[in-house]
Amino acid sequence: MDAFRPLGTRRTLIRGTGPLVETVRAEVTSACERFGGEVVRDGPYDLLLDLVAGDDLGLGAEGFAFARAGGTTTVTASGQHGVLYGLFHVVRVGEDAFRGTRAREVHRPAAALRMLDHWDNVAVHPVMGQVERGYAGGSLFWRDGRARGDFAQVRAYGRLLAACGVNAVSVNNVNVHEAEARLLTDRIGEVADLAGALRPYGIRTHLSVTFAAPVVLGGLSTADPLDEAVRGWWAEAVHGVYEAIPDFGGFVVKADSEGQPGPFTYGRSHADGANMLATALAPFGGTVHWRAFVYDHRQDWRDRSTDRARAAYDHFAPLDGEFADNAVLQVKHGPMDFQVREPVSPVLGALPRTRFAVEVQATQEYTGQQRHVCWLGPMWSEVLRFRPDGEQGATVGELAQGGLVAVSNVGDDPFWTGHPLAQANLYTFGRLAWRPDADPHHILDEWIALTLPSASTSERLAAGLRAVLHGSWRTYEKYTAPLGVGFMVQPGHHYGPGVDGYEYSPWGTYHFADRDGIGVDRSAATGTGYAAQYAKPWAELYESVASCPDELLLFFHHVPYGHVLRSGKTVVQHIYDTRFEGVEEAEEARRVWAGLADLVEPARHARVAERFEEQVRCAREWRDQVNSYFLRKSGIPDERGRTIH
Ligand code: GCV
Repeated sequence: MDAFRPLGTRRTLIRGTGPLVETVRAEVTSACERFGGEVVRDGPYDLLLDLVAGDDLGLGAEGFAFARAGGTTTVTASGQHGVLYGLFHVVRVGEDAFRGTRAREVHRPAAALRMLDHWDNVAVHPVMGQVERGYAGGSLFWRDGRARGDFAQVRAYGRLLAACGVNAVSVNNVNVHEAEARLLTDRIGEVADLAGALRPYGIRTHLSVTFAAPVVLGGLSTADPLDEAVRGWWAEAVHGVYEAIPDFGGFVVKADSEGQPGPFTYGRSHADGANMLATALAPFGGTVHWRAFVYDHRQDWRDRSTDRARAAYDHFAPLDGEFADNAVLQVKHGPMDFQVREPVSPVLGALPRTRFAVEVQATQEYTGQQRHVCWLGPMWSEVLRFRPDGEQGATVGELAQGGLVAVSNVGDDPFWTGHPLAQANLYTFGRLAWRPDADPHHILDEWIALTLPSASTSERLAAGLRAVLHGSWRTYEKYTAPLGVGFMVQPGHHYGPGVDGYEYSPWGTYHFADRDGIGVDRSAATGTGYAAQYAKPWAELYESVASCPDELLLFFHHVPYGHVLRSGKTVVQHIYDTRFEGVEEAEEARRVWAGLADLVEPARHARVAERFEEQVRCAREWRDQVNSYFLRKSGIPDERGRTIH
C-alpha cells in the first residue's frame, strides 16, 4: 500500500507551467507508473490540477481550492505552490477525494513562513557533534566539513517537508562557528547547491549568520550596526548571496546569547542589529529572523533577584515598533528553554507593532531525545491557541504573522527522525503551521493513515498507534520534572534525571527545593515579578497560588510539600503518584507496541521496540531518582507505602 495509490490509479490533467508544476507533473507521472493511472493532455479525466491566471478566489500564492463535481475532482490554484500543496492534499484525502461530490473548500496557510531550523554544523563540533541537539544520525546537509554530495536525499527531504506544508529551511546551526561563518561568503556555493535541491518542492533556503561576520570574515575592526563600513560590508555580502541564490529567504540570527556576538558589544540595541541586516536584505525581498532568546547564562545561583524567565520580555518589549518591516522576532514558545511544561512566553502578544514568529523544538532535546515517544502536538496546539489578552483577544497562532518555526528533528537516519514515531512531530508541526487552530489529534490521525497506510484498513493498528502517541507528552511529563518546575536533567547532554544537575550552575534554571518546599516565586508580590509580564487576566491567574494552574504551580510559586493542589493532592504526593503512573504508562505503551508486531514492517517495529526498552529503563530511573530525592528532602512518606529508595 502507498498513500499515492488513489492518485496513481486515476487519469489526471495538469494545467499550467513553471518549475513547481513540473514537480507536480513528475509526482503524478511516477505515481501512475507505479499504480497504472495516466497523466492525460485532454479528454476525460478524474482529477484536474489547474494553475489559473489571476486570483479571483483570493487563494494567494500558496492556497488552493478543492472541489468535486460531475465525477471530476478539481484543484485550482493561482500560484504554483498552491498546485503543489493541492496535490498533497489529494494524497491526504485519499480515495475519498474521488467519491461523491464536494462543495468547494478553500485551503490557505495561516502563516506565510513555515520553517525548519537545522542546528547542523558543517564541521563536527568537539562538544556538540555534527548536529547540535540532533538525535537522528548525521546531518542531511553537511559531512566531512563540506556540503554532502547526496542531493537526491536533500531533494527527498524537500518533498517530505512540502507534503507537511513547510516552505522554508535554515541549513545551519544558530551557534555559528568558524567554518559555518564562511557559508555567507566564499562558501555560499555550497548553500546554493542545497537550495537547488530544495527549490523544486517550493522550499526557500535561509542561513544562520554570525553578527561578528564583518570582523571575522571581512577583517573590519568592528561589527557596530551603525557603522557605515559595517553596513556597506553587509550590503555587499547580501548582494553576493542573492547572486548565488536569487530566491534566498534570509538570515536567522542568535545574538548576545550563550556566547554568540551581538549589538550589546557596541552599546546598540537589538533593533539596531536586526534593522541593519533587514536593510541589507530588503532590496532582494529577504527577511531577518532575529531570535529573542537573549539572557544571562553566567548568572550567580546565589542571586535570587535575577530571573532568566524574565529576560526576553525585559530585552524586547521596550523595542516594540522599532523593528523594520522585514525583521521578524523569533520567540521560543516558553520563557525558558523548551521544557516539557512551561507557560506561554509573555513576549508573544506583548509587542503589537512587531512581527513575530513562534519557535518550537521538534528535536526532542528535553523531551526524550527521540529515544522516548513524546508527541508534542497537544503542547504546541496549547501554545498556538493561547490568547495573550484573555478570552476576547486573538490567539498566538493568529498573531504570529512572522510564521511558525521548529528546530528540526531530522537527520540522515533511515527513518529520518531516529525514533520512527518522532516523524509525527514533524508532520504535526507542518500542519499546525498551516492551520494553528487545527485539532492536533485529527492531524495525528492523518499522519497515521499516511505513514502506515495499512492503519486505514486495520483498526487495531490505528488504535494501537493512537494509544501509544496520544498521551505520550503527558506521560513524559509525569515521570520527569514535576508541576512546571523544569530542568532536573543531566547537565550538558540534557538526557535522563539530574534533579540538582543545574541547581548550583550559572544557567539560571533553578527549582530551589529545600526541606520545606520547592518552586520559584515569580509573583509580583513577593517574587521576581515575572507573572506581571502578562496581560491582566493571565497576570492575575498566575500571581495567586490559589488560582495558578496545578501544572504550572512550581514555575510560578515556591510552596511547602504539604501544599494541597487544586486536584486535592499534596505537592509531594502528586510527585510520587505521577512518577509511578508515568512509568506504568510507558510500560503499557511498550506492551501495546509489542502487540502490533504482525502489522508493522519488521525494521520499523524493531527500531521502535528497541527505543521502548530504553524509554522504560530511563522512566524508571527518573521515577526512582525524583521520588527518592523528595522523600529524603521532605521526610514525608508515600501515603501508599510504595518502594522509594
Ligand atoms: C543552539 C538551548 C540548547 C542549545 C541551543 C540553544 C538555542 O540552550 O541547549 O543547544 O543552541 O538552546 O536555542 O540557541
